[in-house]
Amino acid sequence: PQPVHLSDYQPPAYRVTHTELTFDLDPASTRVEARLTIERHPEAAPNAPLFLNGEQLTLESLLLDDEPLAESAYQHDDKGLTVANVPAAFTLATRVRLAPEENTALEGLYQSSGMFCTQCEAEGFRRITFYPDRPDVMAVFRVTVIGDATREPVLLANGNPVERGELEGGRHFVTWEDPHPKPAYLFALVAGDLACVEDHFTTMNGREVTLQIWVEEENLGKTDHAMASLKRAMRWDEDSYGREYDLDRFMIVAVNDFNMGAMENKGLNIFNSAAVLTHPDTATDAAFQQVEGIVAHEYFHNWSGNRVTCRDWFQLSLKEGFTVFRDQSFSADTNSAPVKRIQDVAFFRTAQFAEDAGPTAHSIRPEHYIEITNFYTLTIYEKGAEVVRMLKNLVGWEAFRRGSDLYFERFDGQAVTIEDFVGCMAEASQQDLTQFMRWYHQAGTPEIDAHGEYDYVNAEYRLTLRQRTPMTPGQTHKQPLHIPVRMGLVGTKSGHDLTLTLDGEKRGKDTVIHLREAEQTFVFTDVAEAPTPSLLRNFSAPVKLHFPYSREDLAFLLTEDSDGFNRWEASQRLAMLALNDLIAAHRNGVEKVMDTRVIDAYRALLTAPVNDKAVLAEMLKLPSEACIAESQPLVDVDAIHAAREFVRQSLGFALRDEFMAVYTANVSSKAYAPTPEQIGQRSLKSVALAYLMAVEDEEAIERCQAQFDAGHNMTDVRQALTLLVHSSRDELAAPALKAFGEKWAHDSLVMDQWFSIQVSRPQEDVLERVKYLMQHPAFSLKNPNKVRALLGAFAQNRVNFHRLDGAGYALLADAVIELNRLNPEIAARLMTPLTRWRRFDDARQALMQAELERIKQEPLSANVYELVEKALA
Ligand code: HT7
Ligand code: ZN
Repeated sequence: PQPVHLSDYQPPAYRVTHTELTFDLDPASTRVEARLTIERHPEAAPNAPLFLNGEQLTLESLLLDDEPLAESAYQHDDKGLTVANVPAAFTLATRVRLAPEENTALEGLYQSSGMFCTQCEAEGFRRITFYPDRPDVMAVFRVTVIGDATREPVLLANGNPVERGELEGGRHFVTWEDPHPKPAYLFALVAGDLACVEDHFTTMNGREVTLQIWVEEENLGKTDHAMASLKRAMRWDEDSYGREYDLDRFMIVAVNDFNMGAMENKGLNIFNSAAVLTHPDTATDAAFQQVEGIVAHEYFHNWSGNRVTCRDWFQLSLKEGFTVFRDQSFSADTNSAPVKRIQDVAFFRTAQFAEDAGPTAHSIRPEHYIEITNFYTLTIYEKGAEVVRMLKNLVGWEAFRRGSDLYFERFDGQAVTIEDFVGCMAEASQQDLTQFMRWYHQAGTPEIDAHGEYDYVNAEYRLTLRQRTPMTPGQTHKQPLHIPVRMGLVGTKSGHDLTLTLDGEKRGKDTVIHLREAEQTFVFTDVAEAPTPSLLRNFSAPVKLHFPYSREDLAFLLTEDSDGFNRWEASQRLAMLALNDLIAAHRNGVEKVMDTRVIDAYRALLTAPVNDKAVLAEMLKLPSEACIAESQPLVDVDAIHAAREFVRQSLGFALRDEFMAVYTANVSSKAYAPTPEQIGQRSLKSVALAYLMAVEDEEAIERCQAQFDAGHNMTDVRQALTLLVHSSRDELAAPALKAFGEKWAHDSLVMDQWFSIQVSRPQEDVLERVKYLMQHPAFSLKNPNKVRALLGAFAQNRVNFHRLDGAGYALLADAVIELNRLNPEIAARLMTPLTRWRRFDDARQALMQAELERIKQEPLSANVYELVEKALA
């Protein structure tokens, strides 16, 4: 496969103004008729050929202005159709056949649990009909869907239904019109036996919008939260960005087989059922929050992505980075802002930093790709959102909002670039963002080495920051970035934020300093007492910051920093210092000794009055093994696991009574509600129970078992089950797993949790268990949720996946090879842990590399090929 380069971008020679489609649905042979109204771009050469993408389609008929085209007038290959001589304006009509029931890649038109559905982003539409399948071709669509009246009573497409009727042979049809011009990737069709929950929303200008969530009948009781989230998101987008919904109806459909979380098709969002269905008995707090975030994300795309879309797929972060930033802001406003930030950053630093440090590192706006679906990454989404957040903080909310208004007005109905977006922000704020643009071009995580000196005599604090970005594949030379560092100086005696004076200017108690050079020193004057710096508050830039904090500094910041985020950060840094010592002790075969300062700091946290239970819970959580691994030059899987377990148990033993008191104080018999207060309380209770179960005394086990048996809600049950299953006593694990599996055998999403819990335990039998569970009737390699729940979760189980006999790697490689044929996109995602082989010791490197070589010998999809090539380069 050949790469596509950003530098080769050419505007389309032909645009499609109207697209009329007729689908005659049949699982084995669906007929798709397309009638396209096409005109040549005024600036294109008159002899420019017309190219239409089309893959895996059987062409039955091709008419130009209603006349059949002679075979010599066009070329047809496995990528599409080229027609050499076409007039300046014409219609092109095609008829093709395709087989949705054979489509296991879940791109284009496919079947899921008997219903028809589509996934067209990024390049799936070319598997439905011949079309210029690129986001800068935007047309008005009219779509007729014909189906079997019994098997597919519900026939949906984008926009509004304008006609419906009965046909011969038990068939019926519905015609839909979407008045908004859109690129093909936003096209959607759904047909099946679905039930719907309906609600209404009155927009800020008083228009009534019908809201519908379509699900399988048995899931009707699981849509309340998604509907409430949708209404909140619609209001929030009006209040925060002035964006109003623009069609008479907004539909969400839940499907069981879906490669990602959801898809923002115009007026007809298609969701992975895991991203829409919730019920207190079946979904955890985390799932409730995830559903809220994803519903909002897809809704926000209606403006950031749909009304203004991407010129080409290199601009993907234009819509994704901005929309993630918008959904994160929404969730922060709707729930607890500090907890949202902490959770987002914890995830970001673990997963995106790993991507940035690996063989697939790429900039937020990549320069080339082989397979675009490989670029739906944490860098494009999450780092893209961090960059938008920095932009907002740089120019301030008012200017950012003006820039956003300008962007939506100026580019409404157009396909544009990241420069267009940043240009609007520069124009609205009158700031020069030229250097800032480097964030979009440069891959890799910037690192800042900071160091500070207090001068008692002159009452000055000199802070020196030095930045560097490590080399990444294809980018050896890095330029300094514009890095905003939000900070304060906390008086070490007073415990208060000191007033900051920089270059003679009073800055208040919290300020942003701008690092633009490779090295800069900032001199704060009138610093009345020796300070401890609180740097990168609220994670003001996506960088790694190194500062030589002592444990005393961190214990101090942990309680005294006025910035909630940095209090959490201090807890994590303090734990990391202890963990690093223990990792070294394990490697050197030296006896492990627990740092009592960590115990003291935790005791202080547990016994102080609690402001925000959710934040406290986050502070009490140790960095995950994956997060610890990210901080190590070479990952020692066993030492990291041993060190973390040692800290967990030491804290559990030392603070057993405190954890028990916290646990008991937070047991509640209130009816479940996904409110921030209740979620915070459950979260704190869960953390306490986890430490108690690290001790595993009789009382702890009793509490845990009781929580499991009581079955109040899935958050409590899942936590208790996880702790029982992960405990060292098999007599606890086996009956609990059995009971849970039997109780929920009918619920596919709960069974996903059942798979994940048992394959993430540390015990050595996990690999055999994965193999056994792959034969379980509820498992299927064709269902991405099952693959993620079983194989994805296993690959995150670090001690077991990285077994020294290489069996974990072999198991994953076998699955990748099989999935490469069934679903290349999922195969490529599943393979990611193997691509990080250079981070491990020699023995593991050799084993992982061998599996990559084995995969490489197969006839590969473009997705897996691109990844293997990069991993082995
Ligand atoms: N914009 C959506 C992307 C998406 C997707 C991409 C490739 C293959 C399958 C897919 N399903 C959804 C999701 C989003 O960011 O909102
Ligand atoms: Zn998105």
